[in-house]
Amino acid sequence: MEPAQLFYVDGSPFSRLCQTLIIDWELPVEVIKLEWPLDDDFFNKNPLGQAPTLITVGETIFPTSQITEQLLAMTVVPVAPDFDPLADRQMLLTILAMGDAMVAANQITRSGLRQTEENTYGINIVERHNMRIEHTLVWLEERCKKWLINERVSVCDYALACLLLWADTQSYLDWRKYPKISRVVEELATGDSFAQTVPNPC
Ligand SMILES: N[C@@H](CCC(=O)N[C@@H](CS)C(=O)NCC(=O)O)C(=O)O
Repeated sequence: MEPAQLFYVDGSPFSRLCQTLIIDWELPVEVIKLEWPLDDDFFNKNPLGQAPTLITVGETIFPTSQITEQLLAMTVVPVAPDFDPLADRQMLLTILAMGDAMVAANQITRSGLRQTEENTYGINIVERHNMRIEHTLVWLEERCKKWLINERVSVCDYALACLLLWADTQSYLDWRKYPKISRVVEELATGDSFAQTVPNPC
């Protein structure tokens, strides 16, 4: 049987979440690096044209939330990080949606897009994304105990750490003002799977 394959982009926080899970759950998944920008042909694999994308037993799986559930299904015995898809889904999807807002705000800023026409939409979209990010971080900080969910490290902690460490590389988010979240991220950042998936400088 063909081994499962994860297509990833170096530096993508969503990809890094899947890569760290593959390492820590010791899954037999081949990781395949895609060059940036992604080739238009990639739309034939994933109609959203995005990484990460997992191919396993003839199925192509995306987006990230769906991949995490598929990776969990490939585990044989429970190993950290914990993941209870039913119970943890709201928090995981909220963190990943915050990640989409972070990427979108960053894309607008980094690609040099500025307002050139009258804004008839009624909101400043970058400001709105930034509000989403700040409010989500406050929401997570309020819920955080030792880890985001109870006393055991979970996929939610990994997702948050991947996103906030990515934000550092783009240097636009002061997440260290949230002490509990900072503790979670700093602790994960020194672990093996995070050390092995530090983005290469380009
Ligand atoms: N919501 C998606 C986000 C994935 C995403 O934003 N991937 C980015 C890299 S961080 C990407 O592949 N971008 C390529 C493109 O938009 O052309 C998920 O959960 O998988």
